[in-house]
Amino acid sequence: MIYLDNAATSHPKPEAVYARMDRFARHVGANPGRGGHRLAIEAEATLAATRRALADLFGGRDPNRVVFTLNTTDALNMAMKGLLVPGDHVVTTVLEHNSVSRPLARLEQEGAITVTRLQPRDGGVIDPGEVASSIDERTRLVAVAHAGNVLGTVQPIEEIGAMVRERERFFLVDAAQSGGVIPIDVGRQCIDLLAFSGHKGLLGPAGTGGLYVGDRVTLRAWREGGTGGDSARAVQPEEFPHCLEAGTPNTAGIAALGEAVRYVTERGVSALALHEERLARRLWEQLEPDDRFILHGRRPDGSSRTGVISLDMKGRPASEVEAILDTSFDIAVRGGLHCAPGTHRFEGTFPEGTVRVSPGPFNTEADIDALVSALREIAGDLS
Ligand code: ALA
Repeated sequence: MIYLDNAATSHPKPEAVYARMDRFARHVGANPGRGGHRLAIEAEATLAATRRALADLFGGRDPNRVVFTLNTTDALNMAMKGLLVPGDHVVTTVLEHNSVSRPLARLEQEGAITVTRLQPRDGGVIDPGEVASSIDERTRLVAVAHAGNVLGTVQPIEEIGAMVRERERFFLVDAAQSGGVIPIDVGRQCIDLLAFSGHKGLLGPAGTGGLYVGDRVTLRAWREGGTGGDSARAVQPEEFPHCLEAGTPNTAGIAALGEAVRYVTERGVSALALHEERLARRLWEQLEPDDRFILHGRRPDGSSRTGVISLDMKGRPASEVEAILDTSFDIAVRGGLHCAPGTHRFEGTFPEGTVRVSPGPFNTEADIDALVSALREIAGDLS
């Protein structure tokens, strides 16, 4: 199988990630912070090491403010529901994934908050000036996805972050598609809340993710319960990370995520980005001249987009192309709306969606060539 669905989850993982997960599950396996025996202490130290590796990767000063979550959706819910109070206003964009747009839409429908959804300029980029002019006295939060999961567009988060910080509001970045794919520095980019996936660009296992909570922010816990220490307290402890981490974490997954972050750091985020961009460009250059296909988003140019490419085959629904690639060519891509209907409305591909190709670190030029040849063969059946 040629796997080209890394925007959904990366596959395969580096060998060291599988090995670490197996080693932790077999030889440590204990519950971190629950008990004072050696294995519990080793489990706690393992979590701390992964927190440090993530804080270093994202430029965070305090590893304890890296809170482990199940995935980016979990982290985004933790951020928005922990921060917003009735009467607040939020500035976001029409391009957001359902993990941002649905929680905000529900709070809006309940009358708790109001939301401004910015339209991008041509090319899918949000104008930082429009973000600034949408902020009013009730605005508490600006929430923007760093990189789109349909078109791969990279937003100017450094400029947006500077505007938000100048106006003393909070900036939430959805880094589901950018963590491990584009360099991120929460300090330089003025990010107060960074929600990231452990299992996509960071190459860790599914069931891992996190929220970096900057030191200007206080969040209410949206999940409360046992934290290991301070058990006599009637309410959730206030210290990080325990204030936001209740219940037994995904220990083997987090151990393996630490190994994955080491792998990404060693190969280098910029080098990984370059590899994916090269593959995306190879796909683009072969299909763009072929008028049986429509390519969406910006032409791969090295900085304004990730390696995610959405395309259409004229005359065939995306779901059909996905199914033929899977069953007849052993190639995995994702067809449809990709949980981001707003982006498809903007692009004019709603409700059918697109065929999304998302290469990862282990894909090769031969994989892209095999996909191009399969797509041409499928399109050939039509002509
Ligand atoms: N949000 C993930 C995707 O884009 C699952 O496929």
